[in-house]
Amino acid sequence: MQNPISLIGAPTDIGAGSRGASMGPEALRVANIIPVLQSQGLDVIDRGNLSGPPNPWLAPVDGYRHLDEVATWNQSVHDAVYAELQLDRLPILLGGDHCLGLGSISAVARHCRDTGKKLRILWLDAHADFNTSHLTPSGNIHGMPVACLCGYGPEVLTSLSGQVPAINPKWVRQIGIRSVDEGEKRLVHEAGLDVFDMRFIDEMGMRAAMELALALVDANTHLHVSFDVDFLDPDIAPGVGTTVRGGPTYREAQLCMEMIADTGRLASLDVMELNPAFDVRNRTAEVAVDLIESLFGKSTLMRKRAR
Ligand code: 4U7
Ligand code: MN
Ligand code: MN
Ligand code: MN
Repeated sequence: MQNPISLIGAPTDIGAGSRGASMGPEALRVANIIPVLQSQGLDVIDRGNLSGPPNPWLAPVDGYRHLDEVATWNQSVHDAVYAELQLDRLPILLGGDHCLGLGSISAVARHCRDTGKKLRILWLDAHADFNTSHLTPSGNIHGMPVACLCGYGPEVLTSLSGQVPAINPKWVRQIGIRSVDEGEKRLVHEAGLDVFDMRFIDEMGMRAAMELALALVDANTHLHVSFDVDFLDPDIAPGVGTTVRGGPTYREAQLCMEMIADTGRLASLDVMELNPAFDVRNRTAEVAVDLIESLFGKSTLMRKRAR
């Protein structure tokens, strides 16, 4: 049986380069995320929104913008996500910008240590989010969460789960990547992240990418999906702060979600970077909710689990 779901809103754009992702949680609710999940037969509670420091909109200091505020927000996301996992619930973090993936995934990693589960993280994004304060062209911490999780970053951000690093880069599969900064590329390579970039998806197809990304996921695997909405092609998802052309189409994204659903192992989810200030009549939020519906098992016909 599917664990009951807890929605946690994190209305902030503290780590982003443009304002507005703070409105993401409400836009997802307006796009009916709750009834859509309920129509899949799921038990859903909305825990409401976390609160935290406002965005002072200052310039970066030593390569980080808003480091203290980012740490405070992430601590509260960590605590909220960890509490839901301890209750055997499936947390869905409604972002908020992607710096909060740090709080969410550090909590998931801690829970996996407690329970002896293997962790597999699918990072669906146009970006690798593997910058450090030395490599970043922007200072925006939403470009750094994967690096921080792997131990490359300031102690306030790397030690949230009580263990540094929180995760091993080998547990991560990145899908849809098409914008990586120069220095960031070197570090991605050095750390050995497994990246299914758009070149791979163009040549081999989404199906092959997902089969490889999901290989060896088994009954003892906790599968975490961190879905940055800018993963999607801007034609279908204009409502993000950092659009990059050439992303997955609607059908490719659906297949990606359906193949994750088929594993039956999804145990936590982040829906990040939706920015209603850039959206057109909440269309991007609606597309995101459609995809989440597939992620939780909506399919056209009855299907046998593929694995
Ligand atoms: B997101 C960027 F320079 N790499 O670090 C940076 F291109 O969470 C973008 O994936 C980061 O949306 C995007 O500022 C972070 C930039
Ligand atoms: Mn991201
Ligand atoms: Mn991104
Ligand atoms: Mn973004």
